Amino acid sequence: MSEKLSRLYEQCKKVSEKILEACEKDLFFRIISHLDADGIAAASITSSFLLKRKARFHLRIVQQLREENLREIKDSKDSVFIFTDLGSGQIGIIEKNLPPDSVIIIDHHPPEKETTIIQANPHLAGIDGATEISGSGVAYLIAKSIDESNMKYAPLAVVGALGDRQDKGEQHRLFGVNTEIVKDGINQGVLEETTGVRLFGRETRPIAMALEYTTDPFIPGLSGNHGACLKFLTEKVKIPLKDNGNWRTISDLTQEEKTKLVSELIQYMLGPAEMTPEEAQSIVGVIYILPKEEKQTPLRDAREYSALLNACGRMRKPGLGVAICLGDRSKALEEVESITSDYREKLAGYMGWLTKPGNVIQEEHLQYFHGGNLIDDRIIGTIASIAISSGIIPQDKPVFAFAESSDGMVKVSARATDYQVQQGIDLGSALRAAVKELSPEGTAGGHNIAAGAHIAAGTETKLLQLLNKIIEKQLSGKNGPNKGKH
Ligand SMILES: [Mn+2]
Repeated sequence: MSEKLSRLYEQCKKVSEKILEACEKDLFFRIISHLDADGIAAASITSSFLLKRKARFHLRIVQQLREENLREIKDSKDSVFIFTDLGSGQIGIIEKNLPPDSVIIIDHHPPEKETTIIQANPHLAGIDGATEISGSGVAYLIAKSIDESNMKYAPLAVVGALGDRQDKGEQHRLFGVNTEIVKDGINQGVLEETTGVRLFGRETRPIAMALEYTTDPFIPGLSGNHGACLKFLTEKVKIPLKDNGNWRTISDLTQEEKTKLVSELIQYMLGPAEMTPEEAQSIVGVIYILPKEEKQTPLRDAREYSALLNACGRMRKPGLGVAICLGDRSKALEEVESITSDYREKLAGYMGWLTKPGNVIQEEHLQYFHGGNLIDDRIIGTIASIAISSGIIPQDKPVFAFAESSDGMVKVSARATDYQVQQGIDLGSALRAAVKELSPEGTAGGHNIAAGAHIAAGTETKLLQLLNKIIEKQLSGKNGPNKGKH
């Protein structure tokens, strides 16, 4: 085991000791977690082991940790506060509102500052939390150090890591500490890793629908266009779409049919769709399967599972996502499938809005769009991600997306491409610096490739001016003085 990994295990062990000690004293646990798939998975893993210990706890899922969330709970007596998939970036407000020795942070975002609060965070062990392990991954390591039987939760940590798009290894494989978690899952017989066509809903959807619903990669002319997908499959790929009157899924195809589908898709992507060879190749990759889940449910494919949890969060039903993670499979699964399809419809509507002229504005070093009260502030980050990764908007500059928040503030979501990050762009540090200069009420956090902020309404223009300058500096820092060295 590497020295870095053993340092992370050491942190996890300390956290688990603290949790067990609190269980002994019968303290009340308050878990606060993040709204996305990783946050829901992290909260579920943590809840599961507390349930098993018969500990009393309350779980709250938030889009962003704000001071008011902490003020509401600061007077809770005999409580331990566990933050999962958030907290490290909000150490300041946590220290201000809660007694530091009753706080535990389980996170993978860069720590805001030094603290006496007990934390499990890969960054503190020299491991990159943006790519090598997720919040649910850290929660998993803690669960595992409490009791080895908790290794059955490895698939949830994989679902969380995929939700945070950590599958940046070769052929969309998870890497770093995530590899260890995948191994655990495989050894426990609760996870399988194979290579195949990366279409959305490979276990559940009719092939044309799987193709239509795939947005990573976004295939211009096919993604979101059912008619075009049907035509492509019948005229180009020429495979039977039905078997005995039932629609076939990708997982029903023979090896030969899969090969034909892939080769026609790649030809289409490189040809009429004008995609890069890299994007076209990305249609094939590593797939993570949960073999214990029923066939033809969205929970068999870890990416689909993660999309489902994400939809629950964004559609204001995070509790439903937790119920699924905790094993609810009857009514909950039905309900979640209808929520996922509502969510897809909503996203498609927003994408349509983005392609209308005048909605995305280009500045020198960045681009932005303002969803006002039209785009839900819980979904604005997803829209920004899909927009830039799909090429619906230009990919040469990072994008900043705004939406009005229910509390009268404005939510900002920033997204960059891998290439931009290689060029020196760090959106997390750019947003933190800009918001700090902008106003005391604002908050910001995140990674180099994806970051978010909360600012006072009306300060958007000023923020963009600041960001434009900071990003210019970040780019020149990498390409200017050091140019010859790369
Ligand atoms: Mn996360």
